[in-house]
Amino acid sequence: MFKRLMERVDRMLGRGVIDEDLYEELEEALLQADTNVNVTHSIIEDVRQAVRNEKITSAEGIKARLQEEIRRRFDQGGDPVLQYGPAAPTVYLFVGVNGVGKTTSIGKLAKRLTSQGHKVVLAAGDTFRAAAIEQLQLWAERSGAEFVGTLPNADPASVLFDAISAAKARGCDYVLADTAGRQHTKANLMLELQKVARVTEKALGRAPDEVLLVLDANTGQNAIRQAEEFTAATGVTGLVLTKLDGTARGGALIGVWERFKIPIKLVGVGEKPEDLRDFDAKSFSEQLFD
Ligand SMILES: Nc1nc2c(ncn2[C@@H]2O[C@H](COP(=O)(O)OP(=O)(O)OP(=O)(O)O)[C@@H](O)[C@H]2O)c(=O)[nH]1
Ligand SMILES: [Mg+2]
Repeated sequence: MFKRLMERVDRMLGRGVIDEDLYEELEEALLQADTNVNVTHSIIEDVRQAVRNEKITSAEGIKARLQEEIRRRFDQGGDPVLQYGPAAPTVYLFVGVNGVGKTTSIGKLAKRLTSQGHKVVLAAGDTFRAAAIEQLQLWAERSGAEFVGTLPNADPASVLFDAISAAKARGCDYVLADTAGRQHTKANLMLELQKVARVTEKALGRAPDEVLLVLDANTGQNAIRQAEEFTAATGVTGLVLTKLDGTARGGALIGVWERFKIPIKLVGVGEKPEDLRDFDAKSFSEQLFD
């Protein structure tokens, strides 16, 4: 996702001089990759200091430092894994604004878990649109998961309650819960999500094992806003970053990690069931500089 940035850096560095113009261009390139202004400034500042302290004079040297500074900002201190619950079922709530890829990510994860031999229940907690329920049901069929849903406009919290009860009764390992990305107002949506989380906790005897905020890699700086809002409403334990197969720039993610320290757990790289990856900081940052 930083390919274009790096091509540009290469072109700039081709000139062979480290001057103010170079730093300005680096800064602009980072901003164009959707990196937050403050994060950009801190990266440039760190690169400047490294250039001074380590007496870096070559283009290669400054590029390596820039890569290191970006990589450092993605270092989550070990690769995060999805948490298991202390007792079955393990429950994951998927939250995020509409269209980011919640339902698709659930379908992909369901496919992965069922092919590992787990029994999975998909809970259609997005009751805002009839089509959302059908879409999740289709994913349940495709992945061999069970499905618990209700009629459009029914209470999503009660869907969660039913899904968790069903999972317990049938000895299922996982409940993956879809939620609405849109409501009549944003305040309504957040209230609804809070109720879903509360009822989940009641039915399960503990908080959901993960609340996964799904972010579209194309979102840009809005990702920070979304993280802010969903964190305030429901608490978020992990991020799912989707659509990295496209032309996404994704620099905004550095900002989300720096600010909220919410680990990226899964990465979506397409629309097919197999297009889901675990987040791996090392290969992720390496791929930034392909
Ligand atoms: N290329 C690509 N497309 C994706 C990916 N994840 C999801 N999509 C597509 O993005 C669109 C929206 O995905 P959904 O899963 O329906 O998104 P959602 O968050 O459930 O949306 P709402 O139900 O409206 O809130 C669909 O066309 C998906 O196929 C991805 O990793 N790569
Ligand atoms: Mg959906």
